[in-house]
Amino acid sequence: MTPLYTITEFLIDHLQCEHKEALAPMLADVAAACKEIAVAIEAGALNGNMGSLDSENVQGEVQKALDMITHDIFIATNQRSGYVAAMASEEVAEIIEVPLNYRQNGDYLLVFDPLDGSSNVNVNISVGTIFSILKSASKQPTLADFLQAGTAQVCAGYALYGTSTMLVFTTGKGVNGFTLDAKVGEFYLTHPNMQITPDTQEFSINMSNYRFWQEPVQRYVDECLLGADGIRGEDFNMRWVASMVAEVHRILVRGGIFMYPLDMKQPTKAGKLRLMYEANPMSLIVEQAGGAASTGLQRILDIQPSGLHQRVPVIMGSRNEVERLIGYHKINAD
Ligand code: P6P
Repeated sequence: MTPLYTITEFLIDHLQCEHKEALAPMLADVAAACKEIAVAIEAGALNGNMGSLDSENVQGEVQKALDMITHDIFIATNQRSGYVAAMASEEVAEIIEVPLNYRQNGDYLLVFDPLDGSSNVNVNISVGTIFSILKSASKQPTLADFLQAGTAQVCAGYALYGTSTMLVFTTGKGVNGFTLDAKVGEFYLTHPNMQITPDTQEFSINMSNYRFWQEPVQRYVDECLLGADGIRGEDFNMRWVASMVAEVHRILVRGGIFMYPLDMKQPTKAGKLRLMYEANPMSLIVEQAGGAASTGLQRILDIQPSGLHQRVPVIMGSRNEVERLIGYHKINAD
């Protein structure tokens, strides 16, 4: 078997992007943080960290001990590169300033969800970390500096803590996946140039919300369920892990369409997933892998954010399926 590149070799010899000088050390720190998080999660039950805290995050969701443990790890490890001016996390309402002594070249913003799918952690189902890197217009960034459209991201990625720990990211020149060899403590390039197949017969959605969806989504899912007996002419499979990272990774590997659409369950919320640290980074990865990512009405990466924790409807994955569902939304809008 040909020797695999380590992530260190990749970042030094193969990373292609205009921000390489900053992104190479920043991604090395992200990789280190994700290794630490993998260890913390694996030992969660052994260390008595599987419970919930008395606190809630800005979304009003009860925080788990591991939510804050992983949040703290991600900040402590990623503030040291010298390139990060400020951060933002799903777990805290306000932006997080990086101490001045760590900000010699602080030109970048790091936005992250430290433990995506955390409700799965105490039932031993895959969870992940999602991150997004933006250029900062200011050395003293404020909230306004974070509110950039997803097209402005210079890097986006995720770690998946599954049957193996993987780190997958893009800097705008394709998507590459690295698998952790825990015995060596190093990530190895195992999934170069990941591409999403344009067609699929596998959809992912939380079916319990069916009655709250808008008509185009109900129509699309109904047709998938009718399968070979309906207009699609072939049967579909369904998967729902309740960890976006696991769903998107499966789609990168074997295709699929992931949907967390607008639902009337809580009409004041524009869907469940957050734009800045879930939808935007995953949309950049999906598009860089040849897929598509939309709210049903607009490209996710084009959305001009109005808030750090704003929610957005999400439809992403195999391009031809996403475009079919966009077409249903257009018909519905006419
Ligand atoms: P539900 C996890 O909480 C998350 O933000 C995504 O990772 C996941 O796809 C979704 O919510 C699951 O939502 O309503 O099925 O629990």
